Amino acid sequence: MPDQGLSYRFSSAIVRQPGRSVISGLRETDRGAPDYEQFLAEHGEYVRALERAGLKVTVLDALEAFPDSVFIEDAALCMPEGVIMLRPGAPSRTGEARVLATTLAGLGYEVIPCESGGFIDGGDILVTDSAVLVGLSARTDRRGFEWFRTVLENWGYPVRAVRTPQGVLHFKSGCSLLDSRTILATDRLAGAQCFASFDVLTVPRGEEAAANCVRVNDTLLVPEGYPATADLLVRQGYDVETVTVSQPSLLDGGLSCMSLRWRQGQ
Ligand code: CIR
Repeated sequence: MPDQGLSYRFSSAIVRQPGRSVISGLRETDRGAPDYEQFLAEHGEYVRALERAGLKVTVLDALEAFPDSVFIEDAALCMPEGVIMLRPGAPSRTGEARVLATTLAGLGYEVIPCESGGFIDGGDILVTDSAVLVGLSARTDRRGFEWFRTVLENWGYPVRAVRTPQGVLHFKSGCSLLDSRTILATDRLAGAQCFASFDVLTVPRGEEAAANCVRVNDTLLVPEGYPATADLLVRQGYDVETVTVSQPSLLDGGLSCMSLRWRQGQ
């Protein structure tokens, strides 16, 4: 791997404003539609948290035709070599990447188009300093993975397929990178042998939804409402900032999926 800290040292982020259509976003279990105004407010807080962590944040316009497009992480992966366009596996989301590719190319980014007939969602990709782990899931298939692996291996990154547990939407719904050596994971994922070369902290029982955190520079963003997890992470020495994601979580979204993050000038 070219660089230590690649996986959580960032300078910029791109987010997409939620559209009014977000109330029709996909959800595995219907616990009611999100409230648009509250979603907007939480999204604004999320952007401010990224800025406090040191990022310059570009906010893209809402895409009403794509209710889930606020979950921008699923459509692309930013690497120092360029932005890899992905192919989200939910039929209502597949077109998001095309629109995003056009926007990013217009902003001057080096965009690598997806050349796979398969599917791959950014929520299934965990970039660490030692390897890129990809969870095969209901949204990421073997064809999508093989294409993605070819792109990254050509750049010199080791890539490994793992299994996203059944019933879990994305691999990163159940885990996050805390630092170069340490992963936070649900008990279920921690037991699935994906993290052999890492230290693993297990999310306290009953707080599984807290597994989707985001490390940004020296700050660890943790979803609000999971006190045992926040306590555990503070005791481990992380600089924890909690962010409310009550509305995105109604659509199975969390902290990682609402931004593309990377370091410029590498
Ligand atoms: C979806 O089902 O695609 C959206 N409602 C949620 C996507 C969340 N993305 C992520 O965790 N990376």
